[in-house]
Amino acid sequence: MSKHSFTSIEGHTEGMPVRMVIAGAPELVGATMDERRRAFVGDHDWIRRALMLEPRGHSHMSGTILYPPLSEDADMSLVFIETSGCLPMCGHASIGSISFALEAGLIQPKSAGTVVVDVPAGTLHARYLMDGDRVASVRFTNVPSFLLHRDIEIEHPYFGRLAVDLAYGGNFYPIVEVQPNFPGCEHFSPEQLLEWGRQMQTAVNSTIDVAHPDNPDIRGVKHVMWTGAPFSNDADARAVVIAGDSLIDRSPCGTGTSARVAQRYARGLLTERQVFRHQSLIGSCFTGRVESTTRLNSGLDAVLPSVEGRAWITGRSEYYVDNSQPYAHGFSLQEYAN
Ligand code: PYC
Repeated sequence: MSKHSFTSIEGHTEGMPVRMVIAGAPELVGATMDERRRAFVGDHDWIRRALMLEPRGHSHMSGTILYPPLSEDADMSLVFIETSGCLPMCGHASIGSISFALEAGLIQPKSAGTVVVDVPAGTLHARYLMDGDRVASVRFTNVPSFLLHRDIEIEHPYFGRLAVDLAYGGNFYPIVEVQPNFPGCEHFSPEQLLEWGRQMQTAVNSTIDVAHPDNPDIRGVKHVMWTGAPFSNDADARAVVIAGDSLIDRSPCGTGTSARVAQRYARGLLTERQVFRHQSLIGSCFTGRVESTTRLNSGLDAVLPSVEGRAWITGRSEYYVDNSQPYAHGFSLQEYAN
């Protein structure tokens, strides 16, 4: 019989939950955060399940584990824990975790106004603005993001034939723009978009073998972005992101916004430094920009996008995981679906 306890800061980024574990997590070994992420997945994935899935979490939960900096220049490191697994990068969770770590006094940045974070996908450089003792906003520059394929023809079980762009912003996103067979996300319920999002992931993965041109270990589609008209004219576009088989992002999605910024830049719809206000399912916004352009080792043109958003602390928690209890390591209803 074993018992564990974990302390977390709870909050949200533009409506999307972030549970940042600040005590109780195991030390990880590895030369990079990606090696440490793999060590976590190999030996400690039960912690992710216990803290993200029911009964301590839910199907839309998302979180991080805060670790000390790994590289010399960094101020902190993160492992991302999601209902679907351990992503190499999560934008809303980065904005939340940077805000929480600063507000709770858990990090003292080497250079005021800037936080450098080691994450499995690479190194993030973030700038933040304070409003008294609160972090008013965080703007992080993401890993190189790019449009990999344009107008792939996908046969979707509900919509029929759709033209889909496939872009990378730390995760791969099939981006479904408004078109004759898809009138926009605002015409459908979140539950419909979730169900059809799962089908879209399957359809894309069975149509093409998606792999990062510089790192074939990053492969396959686990997200979908449905786009549509914004609610208000202070935003440029709206998007509902489905992650894994159960999560509907309440924020505009940080890696999704990066992918869409890269897609729009490649299509000539966005210029360098132009502001792109991306609205979520619930009306919250991230601001995306192309900070600069770059090229992948494989020669593909890419951009370095930034994403800016706000996060709020809602509490602190202590979770117990007692292996003698039923469902100690969490469950998801999907695991019981016929
Ligand atoms: O903000 O990057 C993001 C994200 C990924 C999955 C859910 N949110």
